[in-house]
Amino acid sequence: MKKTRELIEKNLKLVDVVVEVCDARIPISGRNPLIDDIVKRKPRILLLNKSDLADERRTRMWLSFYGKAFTTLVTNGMSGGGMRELFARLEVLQREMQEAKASGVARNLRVMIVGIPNSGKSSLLNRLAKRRGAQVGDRPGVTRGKQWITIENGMQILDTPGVLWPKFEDPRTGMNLAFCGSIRDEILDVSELGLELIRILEVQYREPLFERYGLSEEDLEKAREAGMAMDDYYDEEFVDSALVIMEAIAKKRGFILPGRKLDYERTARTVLDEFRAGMIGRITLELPPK
Ligand SMILES: Nc1nc2c(ncn2[C@@H]2O[C@H](COP(=O)(O)OP(=O)(O)OP(=O)(O)O)[C@@H](O)[C@H]2O)c(=O)[nH]1
Ligand SMILES: [Mg+2]
Repeated sequence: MKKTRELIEKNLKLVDVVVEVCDARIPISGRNPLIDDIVKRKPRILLLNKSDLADERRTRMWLSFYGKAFTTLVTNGMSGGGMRELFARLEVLQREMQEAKASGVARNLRVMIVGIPNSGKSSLLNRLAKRRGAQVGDRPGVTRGKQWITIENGMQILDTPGVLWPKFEDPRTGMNLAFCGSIRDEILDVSELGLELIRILEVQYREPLFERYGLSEEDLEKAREAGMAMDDYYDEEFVDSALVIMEAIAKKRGFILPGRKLDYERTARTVLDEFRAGMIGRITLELPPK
């Protein structure tokens, strides 16, 4: 973590512009506060990537919110959506830089790509390069060291490993990063994490959640009753509605362990995997401040 920060700080001196890649589903939690601190006055372009997985309406809100502070673009590292705009922005910056050089020595633009793990930095680099130069993977921590790639028009792009920061001010931040696969699963309690995701979806995306798992109010009622019958401590007044939904999903999917116990862990993993793959719908977990 410290090493990557040093890597970014050191290379910042060599580049003309920073492209910050953020997961469009978590436009607050998905941005490393250290980057503001490190980058300061360099020109910056913010990419709301994985836009295919994010809620379109909310992406538009974020675009106008962040657009006030820096050039902000909506991208898709899989299909290449938004790449033409990014390219055009970089060309403008290169022209401006070359025109500003009194000496007339026309150096090509140097660009550094930064962002949290698994946000799609290497995928976007490959898109810019129009080839698979950088290794990509559906888990955090794929890119290890720095990698310069020269693209067709001569620009030099530096890919960097994803950086997280040592302490989350808000515990929600760590959760959001985990939901979107930017923190390794092994260090988290999967059942707890899945339950927390259901807790958010229950309020913000109830309809797609119910649709995905074929849930009805009747299913919930049954799950609530079964829960109460199973557990003496189940307090009717304070039933955890997210837990009831989780139990109803487990039943629907037949995730039952020997002894007719519900398999919470498998249910949680399924909901997390399906959220990450966009199978529950296009979801954005954070809204811009009013
Ligand atoms: N659905 C979707 N998936 C994407 C998009 N961009 C990248 N991915 C996927 O996200 C995963 C991570 O992509 P990478 O390009 O390796 O991410 P990275 O930011 O370089 O990750 P680290 O090197 O680990 O920091 C891969 O499975 C990509 O295929 C996108 O716009 N939409
Ligand atoms: Mg990478």
